[in-house]
Amino acid sequence: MKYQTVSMIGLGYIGLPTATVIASRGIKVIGVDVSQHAVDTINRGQIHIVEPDLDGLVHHVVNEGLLVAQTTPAEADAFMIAVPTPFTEGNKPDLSYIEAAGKAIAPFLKKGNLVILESTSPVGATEKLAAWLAEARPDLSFPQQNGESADVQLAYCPERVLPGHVLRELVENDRIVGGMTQRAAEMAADLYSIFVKGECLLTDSRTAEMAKLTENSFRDVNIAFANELSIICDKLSINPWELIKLANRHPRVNILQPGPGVGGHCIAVDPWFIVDSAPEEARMIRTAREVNDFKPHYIVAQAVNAASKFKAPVIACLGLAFKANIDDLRESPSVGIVAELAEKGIGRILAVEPHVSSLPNKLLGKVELVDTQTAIDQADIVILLVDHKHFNRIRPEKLQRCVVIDTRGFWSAS
Ligand code: SAJ
Repeated sequence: MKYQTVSMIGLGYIGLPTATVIASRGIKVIGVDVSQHAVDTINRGQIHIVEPDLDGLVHHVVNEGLLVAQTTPAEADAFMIAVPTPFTEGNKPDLSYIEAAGKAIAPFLKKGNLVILESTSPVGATEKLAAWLAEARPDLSFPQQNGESADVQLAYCPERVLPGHVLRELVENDRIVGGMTQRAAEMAADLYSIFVKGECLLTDSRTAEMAKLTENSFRDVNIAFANELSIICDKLSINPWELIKLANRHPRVNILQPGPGVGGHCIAVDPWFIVDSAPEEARMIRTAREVNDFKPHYIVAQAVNAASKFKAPVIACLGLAFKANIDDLRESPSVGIVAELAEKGIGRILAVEPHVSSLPNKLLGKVELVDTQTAIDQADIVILLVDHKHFNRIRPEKLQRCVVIDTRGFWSAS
């Protein structure tokens, strides 16, 4: 076995499942995270994130001594970096976590090591990481100076897993493996072949970086098309869900679904990395972001209009998560909509989110968290924000006395 010890830097939504799956194949994995809480939780065989079936697997590999978590790195045969790459105020990528991860592992690098960057990154980030490592370790050679025969090789291999299906997709999805050199790509493909059943597609690091951004921008542009259509349909009194269902019967048309806006940590962020790299050229990608970012405000305007017809309206907002059947409220357009409604002071706001037991800070003290039944019984206006399966229990006749704003086509589609 070429890789006896692998180190994963960043034990979040991607790093922890990846580290765990590698460990489950009998490889010793050293997980590193700056959060003492995350490290302690993992070392107890528990998890600090939500992902189906991950807890059992973490428990198993920790018990077997195959996964250990710590706050500082140690020597390994390969280092994988899966840390956040947020954007700053002006929609510019913030690479400080990658830089910090590079500086943290630099003292532990040795000849023959492979470093893989998995974090979603702007084009050129892997080369920047190589430069930071070279600066920290002048005694070792890196690909920019020594190409194929560098002491330490670097590759960019984006994760492409869907939250909620991470353990299956980590294994089954094809993997883009972008080496700074051909040798780096081959070394990385060897590592992924330990657990990936999909195909490893070899390319260079810049193409791999762009591929990840392209996939999420493709989805963003297509959702923007659906969101724009839904607004046009409102103006023309057409049911957008019926329209899309009909248009999708064309053999070469496949329109996505309109919603209250685009949330999550990827699709609403990654297109900005392309816009930042090519601001003049990325016109459609920028516009798609703007269309999707506008949609929550459009929903708020619809609610304000509906509320103006009541003296003291009670507004029930169904769902706070960023998409259906998950408990993740971060970067959720629904939370933004509810917060904006609360700020406007247009009525009493009831929020329903069956997957959480408390409100996010942004809504605390401004909104009441209630169950579905209470919300429907009291509401004058019902805004369906997330198409959770849970809401199937609402009997449509109960909604007849309410104004319904159905942002997902939950009822309006049929
Ligand atoms: N959404 C719509 N209409 C749709 C589809 C989605 O409004 O037709 C909204 C969702 O409600 C949600 C947002 O878009 O608010 C994003 O949800 P998603 O299911 O499209 O994607 P994510 O963010 O959960 O995961 C995406 C995936 N990327 C692609 O499908 C191209 C996943 O494969 C990536 O690994 C992940 O981003 C990531 O980490 O980059």
